[in-house]
Amino acid sequence: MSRKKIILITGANGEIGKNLIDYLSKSGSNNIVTLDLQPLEDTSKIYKHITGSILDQQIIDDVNADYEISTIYHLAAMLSTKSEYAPFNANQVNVNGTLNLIDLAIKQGTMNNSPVQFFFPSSIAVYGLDKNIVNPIKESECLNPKTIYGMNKLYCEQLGIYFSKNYHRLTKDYSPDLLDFRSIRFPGLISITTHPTGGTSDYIPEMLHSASKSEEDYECFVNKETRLPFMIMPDAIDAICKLMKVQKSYLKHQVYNISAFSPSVELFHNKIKTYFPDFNVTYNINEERQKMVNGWPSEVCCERALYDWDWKAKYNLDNAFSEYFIPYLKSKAVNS
Ligand code: AKB
Repeated sequence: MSRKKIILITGANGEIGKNLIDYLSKSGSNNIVTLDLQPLEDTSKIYKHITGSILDQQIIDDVNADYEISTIYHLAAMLSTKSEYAPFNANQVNVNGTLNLIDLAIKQGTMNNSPVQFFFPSSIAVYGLDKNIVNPIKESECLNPKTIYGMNKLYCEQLGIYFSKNYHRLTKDYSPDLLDFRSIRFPGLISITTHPTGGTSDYIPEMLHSASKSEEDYECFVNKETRLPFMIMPDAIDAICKLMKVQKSYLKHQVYNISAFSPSVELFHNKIKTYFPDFNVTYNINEERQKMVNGWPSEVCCERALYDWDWKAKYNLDNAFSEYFIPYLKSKAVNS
């Protein structure tokens, strides 16, 4: 019996996962299979949800037996702050979990005699900056991660590149084209429809969600001068889909920086106050989390993505508010 051709999304309950499912289903995909530790709240947009772990080999084997996979969006991960509390567990999930999905992709590519497209979300956490480094950072610079999450992400990038180019190179089974691995090093992401869980760049989306509830001031865990690259979720989803659609021959690389704006905490707070004048931010600095973001670049160079697949952010800080955050919050207020 022929196996159903599917798109597999791991980490479906995460912020990128939820927004990607929305986008793909609106674009007509009706063959999405999702895998997440938790049940999926809304299964109307997908073909099937599997509740379980990317570390459960039986689940991976069952997916391999039941489906023909064209594309894997491997989004399941433990983010940077959570990973620092449990680095061994983080390594298991972020590295061994990713290896399980790469192994699945190679088995599928071999079985179907066609490469599986594999999207891997990397991060600005792969960079480890000491003081006085000139920004914006290029993909080949400062690859000296200071967090277990950043180390995990950098290693998984290298695993993806290795298995897409050198798999079995010393054996007669050498077949370099079983895995079409593509990766984006995401900046901080701001989604107005979902909440961040366990990242260190969470302070910006947390501030926005706090202002939108207008219940309490926001207690920020980094100082007001802190600057990181960010983008809003619609641009992130657009970038993923654009990168995955590009003909492979156009891509000179497999890993790309993208970003849209790099506001300081203070600047973002002032922007929020233009819409929520009474919103206040207090500061209770978490020194370790401050050190983590201090090691990340305040700006990244996005020229590779521009040249290879014409990447440009659609949203800057101003129209992110006027065209994304505020219209959504107003519609939510009307419907509540
Ligand atoms: C995190 O803060 O861990 C993530 C990231 C920047 O990769 N949002």
